Amino acid sequence: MIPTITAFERSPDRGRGLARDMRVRWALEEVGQPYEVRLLSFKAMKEPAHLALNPFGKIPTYEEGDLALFESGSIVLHIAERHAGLLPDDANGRARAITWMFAAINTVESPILDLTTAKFLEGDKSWYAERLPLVMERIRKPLHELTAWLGEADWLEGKFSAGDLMMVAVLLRLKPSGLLDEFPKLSAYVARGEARPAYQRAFAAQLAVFTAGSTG
Ligand SMILES: N[C@@H](CCC(=O)N[C@@H](CS)C(=O)NCC(=O)O)C(=O)O
Repeated sequence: MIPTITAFERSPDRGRGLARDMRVRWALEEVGQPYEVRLLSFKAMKEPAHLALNPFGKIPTYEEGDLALFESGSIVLHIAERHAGLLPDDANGRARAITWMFAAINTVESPILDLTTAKFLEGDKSWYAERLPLVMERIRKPLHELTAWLGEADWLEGKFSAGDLMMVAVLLRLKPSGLLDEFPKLSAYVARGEARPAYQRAFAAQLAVFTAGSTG
C-alpha cells in the first residue's frame, strides 16, 4: 500500500528542506518505500479534514490504509519499524537508535525551536537582544555534548540509523543561523547525512514542490 503524507503547498523555507515532511520523505527514501504527497495551504491545515488527521493542524501527517499518524518522530519510527534499514536487528541496538530519535526531537530540537520562536515572534520586543545570547547558549550546550559523544565516529551508534536521520534533520535547522559552523564535527556529520542518496532524492522532491509553485 502506498502511504500518503502531507506537506506545505508553499513551504516558508522555500524548499530548503527544513520543513518536517523532509524527515518523513527521507525515511521513506531510505527504505525504498514509494509515497504520495498531499500539499496543503496554511488555511487547509486548520480545517476539520486535516484536524481529524492532526489535532494540532500541522504537517506532516501519514496515512496508510486505516492508519493515520502525525508527529514526524512517530511517523519516522513507524516507517523504521516496518521496513528494514533504519533500525538495527538486535533489540538493544534498536532501543539505542530510538533513544537517539527522542534525544534529537526533545533534547536537541527544543532549544533550536526556541531560537526560531525568538526570531520570528519576539524580534520586536525590547528584551529580544538581551535574551538572544541565552537562547544561543542553550543550543550550544547539547551541541558540545553531542560533539563529545560523536568523537571520530561517522554515526551516533556505529551504523546509520533512524536516530541519525532525526538528529541530522534537527541539526539542519541551525544552518540559517550559522551556529552549526561553530561545530565542525557536527557540520561534517550533517554533511554525511546530506550526502546520502536517499536524502538527496527527498530533498529534490520537496524542492520541486516549491520550484513548481513559484514558476506558475
Ligand atoms: N512536533 C511536530 C511539529 C510539526 C510542525 O510544527 N510542523 C510545521 C511545519 S515544519 C507546521 O505545520 N507549521 C504550520 C503551523 O504551525 O501552522 C512534528 O514533529 O511533526
